Amino acid sequence: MNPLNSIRPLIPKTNPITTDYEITKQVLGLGINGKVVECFDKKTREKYALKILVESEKAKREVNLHWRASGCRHIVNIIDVYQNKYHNNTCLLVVMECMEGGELFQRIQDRPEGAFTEREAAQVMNEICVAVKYLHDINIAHRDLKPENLLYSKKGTYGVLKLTDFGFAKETINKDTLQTPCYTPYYVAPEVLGPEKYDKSCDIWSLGVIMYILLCGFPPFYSNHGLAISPGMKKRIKTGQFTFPLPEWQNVSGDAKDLINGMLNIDPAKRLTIDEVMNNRWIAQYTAVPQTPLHTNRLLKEGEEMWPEVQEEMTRSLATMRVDYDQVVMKPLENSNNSLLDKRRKKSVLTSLKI
Ligand code: I85
Repeated sequence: MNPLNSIRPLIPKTNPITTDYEITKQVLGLGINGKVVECFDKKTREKYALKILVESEKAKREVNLHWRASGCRHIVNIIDVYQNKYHNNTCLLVVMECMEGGELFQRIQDRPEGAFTEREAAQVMNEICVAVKYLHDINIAHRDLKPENLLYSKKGTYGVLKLTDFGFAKETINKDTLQTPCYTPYYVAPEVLGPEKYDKSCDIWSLGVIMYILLCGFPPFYSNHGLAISPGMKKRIKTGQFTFPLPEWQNVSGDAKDLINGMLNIDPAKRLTIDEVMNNRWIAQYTAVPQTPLHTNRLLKEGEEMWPEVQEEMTRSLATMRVDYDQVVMKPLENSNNSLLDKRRKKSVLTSLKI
């Protein structure tokens, strides 16, 4: 963990990575931009994860933003970055701490029946929120916050949950504007900083979906038992309404449901911000949340064969949202009485839910 990473420029090492690390063929996962394999420090024999990216503007952005975020306890830390040439391709090689505890929901699924409680769900959410707050405070939106990017550092109780994959991360302030000499940052008007984009609100929507799944074991916007989508369900998706079906939600607190409603607001302008989420008592005082046993592990197990679909669905929704929120111009227009604009806005948020 290094709190200075957010200000220290990243200078990749240029010596061959193989002088320092032994690279194995053991694949740990496939990311958006590159493959992740196991590697070992030649001196200490310690195990690490190595992400191999072919150099491009996109790859450089991923590595830079990930580097800047690397000081957070709940973000997978970067140890070293190499820039090496193979044949004619320049590669970026990112050595990360190795997360050996596996994915968040796999861990919950493997627990004994009823052993996962509302308080533990609140603790998990608190950890993810710490990562998101860290990012949003340094003006980075992750934009790909989904279950397969949440990994535990170790097996067993002492593992720490961390966020990974900055392949879609985006800087939310336009530095060029700030560096234009005619503006003194002290008096710069909000609109000068460019139109307010909804990049950060993508992460809050993800938090809402993850929190919903944590509390019941199935996602909010899907037909949960593999049944064909019904007309009623389609309408609910369209209007951003989802339900808290019984018996799974019977004993879940009202505080938890209110928080989910705030995070899954269909209108990104009305959705909670990370500060509002963090100040919510269900998150801030998670140790006071009731230890109600949940149905989560059983339902995750029962829905195991549908999990790949659930993941694909979330990946698709995030992709739509990233494109959509990019085009929505906002803040200065927000209060205007323009019915056409109103329709346009509604249409745009609906598109983001693939409707
Ligand atoms: N360790 N999204 C799913 C993995 N340590 N994993 C993914 N993008 C990344 C893989 C595909 C995330 O940037 C990903 C990225 C980085 C990692 C990563 C980083 C550090 C790991 C794509 C493991 C691991 C290691 C040992 C054992 C186990 C997992 O994945 C397991 F628990 F599964 F046995």
